[in-house]
This record gives sequence, C-alpha cells and structure tokens, in this order.
Amino acid sequence: MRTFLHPADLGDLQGALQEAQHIKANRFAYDTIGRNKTALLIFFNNSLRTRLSTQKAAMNLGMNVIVLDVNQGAWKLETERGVIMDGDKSEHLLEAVPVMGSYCDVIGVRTFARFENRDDDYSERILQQFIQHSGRPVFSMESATVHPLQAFADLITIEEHKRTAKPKVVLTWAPHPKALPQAVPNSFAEWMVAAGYDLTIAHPEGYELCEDFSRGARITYDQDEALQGADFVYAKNWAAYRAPHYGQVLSKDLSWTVSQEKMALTNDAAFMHCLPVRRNMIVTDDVIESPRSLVIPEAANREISATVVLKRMVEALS
Ligand code: AN0
Ligand code: CP
Repeated sequence: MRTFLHPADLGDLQGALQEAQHIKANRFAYDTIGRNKTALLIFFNNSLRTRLSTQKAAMNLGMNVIVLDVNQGAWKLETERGVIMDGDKSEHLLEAVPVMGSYCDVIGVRTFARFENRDDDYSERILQQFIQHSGRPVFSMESATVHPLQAFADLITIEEHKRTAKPKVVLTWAPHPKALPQAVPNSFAEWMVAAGYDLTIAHPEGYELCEDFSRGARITYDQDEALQGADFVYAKNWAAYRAPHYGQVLSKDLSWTVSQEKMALTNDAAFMHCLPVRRNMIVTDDVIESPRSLVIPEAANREISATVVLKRMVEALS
C-alpha cells in the first residue's frame, strides 16, 4: 500500500476487518516486521489520539518513530510555489518534504482543511505534495478532506458492537462554536457506505457534504426523524461545504445537541464521537457518560486501525 486515504486503499474491506480483529487479539504478533524501519509523523495541527495511537501502532510493529510538530520548533514553511519568500517563512515545502522523506520509510501527515480555498482543500494540495515529493508511502492522519484512520477505527468499533448484520447508522451534525473541517464526516460516510451499512445523514439546511462522500446515504434535515430506529448515533460538527458559505458556521442551534431525549428516539442506540468533543454542545454529559457510549473503545481502536495500516505499508516496502 503506497497511500492511505480511502477504504479502497485497503482492498477487500472484510479482509481488513478480519486482520484488525486478529491484530487486536494478538497485538504483538508482528513485532519484528518493522525492525530498522522508521515512521515519520508530521503534524501541522494539534492531536491527542492520532499522535499517541499511531506511535503505539508503530511500536507494536517494532518500528522506530519520529514525530515532528511543524509549527513548534521547525522552520515556518511556505506552501505556495512562485512566491518571493521575503516574509516570515524560512523554508519551502518543496525542499522540506524530500528532506523529511530521506529520514524515514513511511510518512503520516496531519494537515487540516484551511478553509481559504475549497479547491485547494479538496485537491488535498498539501498531502499530495508529500505523496509526490517524499518518495515514501504516505498515510493521512486527518488531511483536508479525509480522516481514514478514524473511520476505519469507527468501522471496527461498529463491527464489535452491532446486533444486526446491517445496522442502521445515523451521522448527525451537532453544534460547535468554531468552524471544523468535513474530514471526519466525509470519511465516516464513505466508510459506512463501503461497508454496506444503512446510513442516514442528518444536518440543518446548508450543511450538505460533498457528494463524492455522501453518495449512497439517505440525507435529511430532520434529526428526530433520522434517529428513529437507529442502532448507532455518530455525532459530529462540521462547517458548511457548499459555496458561497464554504468553511462557515451557519448554525449553533442547541436543539441539535445529542441529549437523552434524542437518544430515546433510537433503537437503544450506541453513541459515538471521534473526540475531542465539547460537552453540552455536541452531546450532553449523561449521554456521553452512559453505558451506551462507545467513545473510549472507539478511541482505543485507533491503535488497531493504525497497526493494520502501518503493517500493510511496511509489508509493501521492497
Ligand atoms: C478536528 C476536526 O473536527 O476535524 C479533529 C477531530 C479528530 N476537531 C477539532 O479541531 C476540535
Ligand atoms: N480523533 C482524533 O483524531 O483525535 P486527535 O485530534 O486528538 O488526534
């Protein structure tokens, strides 16, 4: 595997899920395949789970790990080609990326949507520079449009907790004070459809996701109607995708907060969120603390999804 952005990069999804189950039961079964191989993890943005779980996954495989927070201690990077670099940016990404590639065997990159230009974000301009110029396999640790390690962990979690072969999964928008990327809901929708689940996406008008990701899901503006009979409720905030409001917060309507009253509409659904979560904006204290909340096992499965992905990348190194 040379890149990891989409479920198709894993090939047969059922096979990948079986491998995840096997790795979860035998976490150190492959603790020598990464010997003398180095994973470089590049963070342009903050992280708790991705940072820790991906390092742990690399260590499970016997790899060496280097972590770089680009904005804390490295030179400030220019990302536009053709600019006269007379400002505060000391180095260009076009030199930095191949240099980074020279110290490692695989590279993970966290680079959130900037919300300056939708085409730049949706062409994954920064991640593509790593893919094209690092000379190494590259995996997204949440890039502008996708968060595949999260969605794979979410899928593993649903497989572990589902009570029917084809559960009803609801992805619901929920309020948040700041503009957040669409990467998590994009990938969640993409992976749920790829897994063949019955997916409904609920959001206020104006929050339609890019159809490349939401295709195959049922979409509604009525959260209460969406929640009827749900087996899994996945809450997430995102900013608007559609022009001319790309990257904007159009609503902070607290009637979309996932509360006990909302969960009572479901089929005793499990509650999920990728974390970090703002309590009593996205979800009430009682719902996130309830026995039906899967947020902690879901985060724990990030180690498993990352171990499967790194294992496949290491196996493909010549
Ligand atoms: C990020 C987001 O919504 O994409 C990361 C989630 C994994 N969340 C925040 O920035 C709060
Ligand atoms: N869910 C997730 O990716 O969390 P972090 O932003 O803390 O890595």
